[in-house]
Amino acid sequence: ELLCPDRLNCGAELLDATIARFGADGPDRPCLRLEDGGVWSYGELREQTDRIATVLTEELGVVPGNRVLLRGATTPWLVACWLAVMKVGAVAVTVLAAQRRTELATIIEIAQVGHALCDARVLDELVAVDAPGLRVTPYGGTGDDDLLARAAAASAAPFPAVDTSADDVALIAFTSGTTGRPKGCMHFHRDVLAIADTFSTHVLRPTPDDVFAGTPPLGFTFGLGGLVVFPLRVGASALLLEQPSPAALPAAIERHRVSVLFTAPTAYRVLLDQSGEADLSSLRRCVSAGENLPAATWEAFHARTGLPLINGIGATEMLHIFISAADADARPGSTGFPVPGFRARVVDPATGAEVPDGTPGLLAVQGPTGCRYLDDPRQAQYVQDGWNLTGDTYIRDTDGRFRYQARADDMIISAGYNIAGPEVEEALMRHPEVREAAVIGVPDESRGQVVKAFVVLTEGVPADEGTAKTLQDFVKATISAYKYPRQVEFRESLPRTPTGKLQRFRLRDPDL
Ligand code: 3SK
Repeated sequence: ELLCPDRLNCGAELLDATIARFGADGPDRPCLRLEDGGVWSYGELREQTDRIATVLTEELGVVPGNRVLLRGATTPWLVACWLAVMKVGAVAVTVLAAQRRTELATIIEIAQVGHALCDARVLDELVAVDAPGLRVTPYGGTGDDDLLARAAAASAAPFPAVDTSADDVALIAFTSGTTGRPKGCMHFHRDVLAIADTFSTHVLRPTPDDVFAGTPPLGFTFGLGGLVVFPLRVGASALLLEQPSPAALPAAIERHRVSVLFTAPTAYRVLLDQSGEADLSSLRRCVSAGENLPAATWEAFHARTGLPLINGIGATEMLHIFISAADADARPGSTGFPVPGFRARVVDPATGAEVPDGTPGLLAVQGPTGCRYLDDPRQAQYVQDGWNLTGDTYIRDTDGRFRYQARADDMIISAGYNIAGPEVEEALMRHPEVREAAVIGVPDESRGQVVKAFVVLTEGVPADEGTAKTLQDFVKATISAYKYPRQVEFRESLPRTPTGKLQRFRLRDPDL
């Protein structure tokens, strides 16, 4: 049980309280690291945050509860804006810089956004949104209305954080759109600290000397946790990569002695392909989430670094990771145990009753965070009897570990067999000529559905029938033969969301 005071402002906790815990040294501690070697100390981040908070309240008229959209590359200014929004008691709606005007328009409408703080370099897409009443303030530009120019001229007096309730909404995070209209998930001030005090404290166990880095943007709660909430909760620092490509990771890790890494399984594969002789010895804890982590990737990373990848399942609805395992608990092919503070079980989708260990069913989870969709009837599907139904099919093994099978809608039923698409993807990805794979079920007259694989080959491998046959035989020799892909299509790339999740629905229905 997490103890939480009734009044709590997560921005003040992450910044002011952390600085205070380190006494006189607090303000000078390194906080945000830049690629060019520059560093913002905790004191500098606090000063910029407080100046921005002053502009928000005194010049822009932001009041507690207002929804403020934040859009920009992963820079210290975006972090300062996010913390300022927290400190003034407003609600952050952090979006991805990659999102286009139609997506932004939907988010602005659903979240009833009144103000936006936007990196001047990506302003066009936002100002093109037809949203009467939306007040857009750029930052990092040259105009007189620029937020940073106003902040520089504002009073440098410390900004006392608004005395928010622990249960006031702090942020609205949008689901990344693997299917359907995006859903806004409301999270409270206490939830922001809860993800640090559960997953980070108990699984990640960071120290104040850690240097965090990663590729997920701050508009994805995986990145917000890994690059802002977790490091600031313990007084550590984070390297912010403005263009966080997986290929840039090896050099960044070596140069900045990164010790805690957050990225997705596909990025770990790129990192392994591209790391060459790079010195990765500073790495201590490496977290993989956002998608299923194939056992082959876990094993290859272990062979290269000696480190067990920390696999995790999280969800925007739950804010961050709720099942995971580190160190000796980590196993290839398994997600792990419920993070202390969370409970999980596997239930029959038809009855909601718990199924026996070893049987696939729907994953249900409870904990200090949980789904609160903003004005969306899908709330009643996601939360049933107090359990959050994440839409993932899982098996709990007899040792209590949870093993991923598929997204519930990615289960393929072929000639009476239940086949988990990701298991076939994993088998394919064990073949050295496969770079990426996505597996779906396609309609078939005699079998109901058949397994179809979309494969991205490594360079130079011919995309022909011979290769397709080789891969089919390889799958038959790796997992039960009935699971092999009867159809194989080669692609140059696979459709993904801006947060890197496979969009299998776009393979099922190319018109979408
Ligand atoms: O959506 C996810 O997969 C996720 C993973 C880890 C942390 C947070 C999220 C939203």
